[in-house]
Amino acid sequence: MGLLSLNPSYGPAKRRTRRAGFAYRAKARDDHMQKILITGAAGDVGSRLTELLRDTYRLRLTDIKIPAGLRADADFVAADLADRAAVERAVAGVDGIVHLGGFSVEGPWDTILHSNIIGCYNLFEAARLTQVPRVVFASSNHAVGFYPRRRRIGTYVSVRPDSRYGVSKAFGEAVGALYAYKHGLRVTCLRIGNVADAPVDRRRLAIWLRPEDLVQLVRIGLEHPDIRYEIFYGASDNERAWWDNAAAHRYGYRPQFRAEDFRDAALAAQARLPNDPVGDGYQGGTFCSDEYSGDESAED
Ligand code: 15L
Repeated sequence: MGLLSLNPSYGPAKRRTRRAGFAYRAKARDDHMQKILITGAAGDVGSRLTELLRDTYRLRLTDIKIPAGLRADADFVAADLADRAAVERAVAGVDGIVHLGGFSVEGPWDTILHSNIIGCYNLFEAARLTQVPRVVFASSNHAVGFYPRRRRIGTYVSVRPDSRYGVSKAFGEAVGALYAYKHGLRVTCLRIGNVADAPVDRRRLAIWLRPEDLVQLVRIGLEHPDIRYEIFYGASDNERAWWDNAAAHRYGYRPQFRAEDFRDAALAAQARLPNDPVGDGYQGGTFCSDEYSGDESAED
């Protein structure tokens, strides 16, 4: 049997020695492919992942709206994440979930509450009720956005959300831990930086995540036999990174794309941006300066 079991048991992870690398399973015949649900499939990251994963898994897609360019043969279930019954219908029968759904930037509290807090809880609860064994949760750098850029942080630091949106991502990480340790799900939280084809400014040179590297992280979460609960940073091979991503590397993550290859264009774009006295000092950037009413000298 290969390194990866395609039928992970729903129960406590077996203790075993973690291997240095991560071997992806070869493409299986269609009827043996895992069935994976992508929530938020109509969004930018959702549609990129749909394209990049369609040969690896049998995909089910869900979103509140129909994704642009949805193929005629796609398995699509429309669902509002705040509607538990609809979420249960969407998750039933899948082997794993990539949970991207929700509001993807700062927003009014009611919006965040509905989409990201209630929606995220519903997703995990529906996974438990329908015995979906694995969830990859799209957390965000904004769960820790109030760490200064001069600090290098790992995944064991306490959260420092920079927005209501960041609070909802910290909440999702906590719900993931509850369902992993209490109910036996295998949960991977990805504190995603900025998913794009190239980094677009100085901050993004530190936090950029190329979609193909995101695929690696998602596949580790969906397939690695040793996952119980992990937090990884969603970043490519970025020389200026503020994050220690040793946990992801231990599971075999080997990012293939380097932010510095785009340095000149990113710094030229940065030069056209206004200074942001608060946001420029913190990892979360404008999410920190937006609505800021604190003490500007308080950075630590
Ligand atoms: C995020 O979490 C957002 O979803 C994305 O739209 C970007 O704003 C990104 O963070 C970022 O920090 O650049």
